[in-house]
Amino acid sequence: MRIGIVCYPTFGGSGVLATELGKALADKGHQVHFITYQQPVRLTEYNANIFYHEVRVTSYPLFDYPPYETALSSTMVDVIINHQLDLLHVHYAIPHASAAYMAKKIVAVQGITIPVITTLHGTDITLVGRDQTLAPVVAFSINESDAITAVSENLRDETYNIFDIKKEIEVIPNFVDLNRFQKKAIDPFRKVIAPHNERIIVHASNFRKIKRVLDVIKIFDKVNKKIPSKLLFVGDGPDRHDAENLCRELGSCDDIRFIGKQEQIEEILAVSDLFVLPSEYESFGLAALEAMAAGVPLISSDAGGLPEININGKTGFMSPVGDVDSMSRNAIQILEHDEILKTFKFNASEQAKKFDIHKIVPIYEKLYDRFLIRTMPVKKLSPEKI
Ligand code: GMT
Repeated sequence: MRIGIVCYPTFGGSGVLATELGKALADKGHQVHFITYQQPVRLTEYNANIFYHEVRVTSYPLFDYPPYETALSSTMVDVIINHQLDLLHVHYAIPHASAAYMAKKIVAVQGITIPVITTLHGTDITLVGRDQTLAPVVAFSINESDAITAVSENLRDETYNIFDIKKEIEVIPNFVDLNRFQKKAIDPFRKVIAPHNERIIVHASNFRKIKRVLDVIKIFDKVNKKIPSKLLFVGDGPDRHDAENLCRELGSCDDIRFIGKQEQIEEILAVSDLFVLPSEYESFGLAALEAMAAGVPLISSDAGGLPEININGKTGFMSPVGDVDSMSRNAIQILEHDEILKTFKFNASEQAKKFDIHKIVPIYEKLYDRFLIRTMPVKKLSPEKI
């Protein structure tokens, strides 16, 4: 199959998921064409089946706002025609679903049918997409997609609640490459972070408000008073300065490290004991799933799709959003005794197996197949064959 994948190329979950999907499809022999404005961060190795098409946006003094969506549709048209794509799979509705709708209409004039599959990832529905400045276009382009998928049951339900969606939304959860995350801890690396064998707690996100990074610091501060620990912050974003200010205020900076955006997150997870994700909303929580695949238990809020991955009392604990007291108590319960920690670690890695890449990617392939059959030229049977 020749598949066009449209996504954000950054460290965000939707871009990571789309890139990992494209890589897995390419490994299975499909030809994959990434269409985006920058090389996706997880697209680091050469693969003969992978192509990258950069969306270049023309700047002109008249434009206060560069016409990215128009440039994206034009690039899609170019790739559909010149590489004979079988389908377009767009990740994150804004502006990818409407840009794909436009491209679909343009190539139709030339007699080309291109099925469009839209995967909804979370904030494209629950936060940004529902804003009145975008909502009509988001709803329309989702409805015009040939197939719609959501990464969790919660996101599917939220989409039906927020928009008037007339089609079926299929749930295909996020997945993880277990081989990549089941790494042995490198002892000298662990010693650099935790020289006195402190517990290692980690949080990874884009530090946006929705992630509640200040809660992470408050939870850590309470845990650290009881159990000597170190906190690693992976990623970066708007709330970084407030987070630094709070750790100065609490006097916990010596035990907290901001290590920025990391491509080799699996090395960090391999030495970690606990992942903290107190988000206001999380459609799924891919970062948490990657942590669990590395055998790291999860302290999370119970928002959105998190209950679909975190089993309370088994793979970690969940608490209401903002309940830092409950989250710290639960974290202490997991970290206090080696034996308990070991059990939670084991359960976390077992639970991650449900979302194994080898189980989920074939679901996408089956979905693609449905549309290929429809667009293949119908051969007329000769009377003697009937
Ligand atoms: O979490 C983010 O801010 C990034 C965001 C994205 O769209 O890139 O992630 C969303 O998609 C991920 C992959 O499907 C999900 O695992 C995340 O839970 C989801 N984030 C939110 O819903 C806030």
